[in-house]
Amino acid sequence: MALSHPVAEGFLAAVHDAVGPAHCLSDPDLKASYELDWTRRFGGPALVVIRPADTKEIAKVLAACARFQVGLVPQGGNTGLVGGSVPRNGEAVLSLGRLNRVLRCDPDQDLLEAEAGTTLAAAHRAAAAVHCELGIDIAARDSATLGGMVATNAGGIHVIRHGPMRARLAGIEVVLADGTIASRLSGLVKDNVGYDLAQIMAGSEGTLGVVTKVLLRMVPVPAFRVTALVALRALGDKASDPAGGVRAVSEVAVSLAASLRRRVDGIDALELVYADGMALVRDALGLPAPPDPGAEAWLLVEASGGQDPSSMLAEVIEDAPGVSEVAVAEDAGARAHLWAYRERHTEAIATLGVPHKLDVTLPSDSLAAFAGVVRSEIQDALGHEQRAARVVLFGHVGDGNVHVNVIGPDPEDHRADDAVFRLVIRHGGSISAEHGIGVAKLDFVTAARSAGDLTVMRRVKAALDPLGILNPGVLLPPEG
Ligand code: 2HG
Ligand code: ZN
Repeated sequence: MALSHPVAEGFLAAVHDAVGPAHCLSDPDLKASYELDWTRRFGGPALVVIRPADTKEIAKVLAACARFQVGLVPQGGNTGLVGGSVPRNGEAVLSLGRLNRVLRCDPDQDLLEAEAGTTLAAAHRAAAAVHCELGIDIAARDSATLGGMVATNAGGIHVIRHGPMRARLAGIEVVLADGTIASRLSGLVKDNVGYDLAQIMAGSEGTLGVVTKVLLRMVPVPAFRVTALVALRALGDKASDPAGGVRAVSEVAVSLAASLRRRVDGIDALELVYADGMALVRDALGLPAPPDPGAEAWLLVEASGGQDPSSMLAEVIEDAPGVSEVAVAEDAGARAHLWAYRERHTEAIATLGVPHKLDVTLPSDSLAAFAGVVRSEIQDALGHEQRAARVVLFGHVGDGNVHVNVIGPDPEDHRADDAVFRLVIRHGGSISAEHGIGVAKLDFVTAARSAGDLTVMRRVKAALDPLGILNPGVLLPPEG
């Protein structure tokens, strides 16, 4: 977005006026961390980074954007993985970092209200102080913010129990593209008056409004919580062929995950890692040996409730084919050690280079077949020159969400991405499970949504942001 000099000057004067010059960053060194996303694959220079203090200042910033027709990229903790929270074409960045207060935390109504830039970890602490939990958790909890999590409809490790961010939302405050402030923060369980403001904004990736306050529904802290790391080996002789082995051990994992969900009350998480990812995490981060270090995969199970779930968990796991060894933990520290093998995959992968992060969902009956062939599909798409590409799979097997990470191809090279998305669509899955579309998956939105569905999205966008100010180029592919 090339702005003429007087327009840029006029805009900068208006935003200085709105938030104070000290909170408008123009120095390249100060802007740098806002201009590149977590993967290091996406980003570009920002016209300016604006750090407002409150909703009213944000309304003034948006009014200035509308007046001077300047594109604005809202940014929370900048932990997004699809290029949706960094500038691409010289837009201004609106950082929500200073809006970081928990405003109320009411255990009687199970409600927590916080400003959008509050980190998930800070919200967890506030909930814990009144003996509640949020029912949502992601590995990036220390940096990811509630507003960003609403905008991307973040998922994470407890979706199978409590749903994604949109299911936790009890209300919202947003600033629209023209500076209008809209809020619905009553928190009433039943409040059936027309369109649902919070749900329209959830998953809209900053294209419809800037989330400024979030109201979340909390859940009680359970009396018991148990985590088990279950080592798995493939059944039969398929294990000698790597692709067949991955497929076979994935079948074991999918089937055990299904039995656990059917037979154990209160399953919170079902996560899967494979041998190559486990080796990478252990090497990169110096973690100790897991149960059965020679296993082909590990299923991490967490269950909680008013009754101790240990004996039911043990019964189902002992009965299951393919289980070679199990580690069980009940206290928080020991559970965190088991979680580290799974949660620290992202960090370990980042030590290999700039990953292509392909966050997809498969129906449970296709997940194993997908896992078995995805590496060879990627290698075929990349051809001989990229034989060295590394592919690491892991994810939330309980909801079919596989994180395919490809390291090796240039950030601009889309061949691996395209091959994976085509394979996902052939298997009846989704090209985005929980990370959103951003700019990373734009080319596949049309294949992933019906024409009518896309028309609704475009009309909602046109109605709420007719000038295309908010997060231009994200989520909706250009028409035609
Ligand atoms: C996770 O599940 C996140 O840990 C990140 O969604 C996934 O790094 C990734 O690919
Ligand atoms: Zn994930």
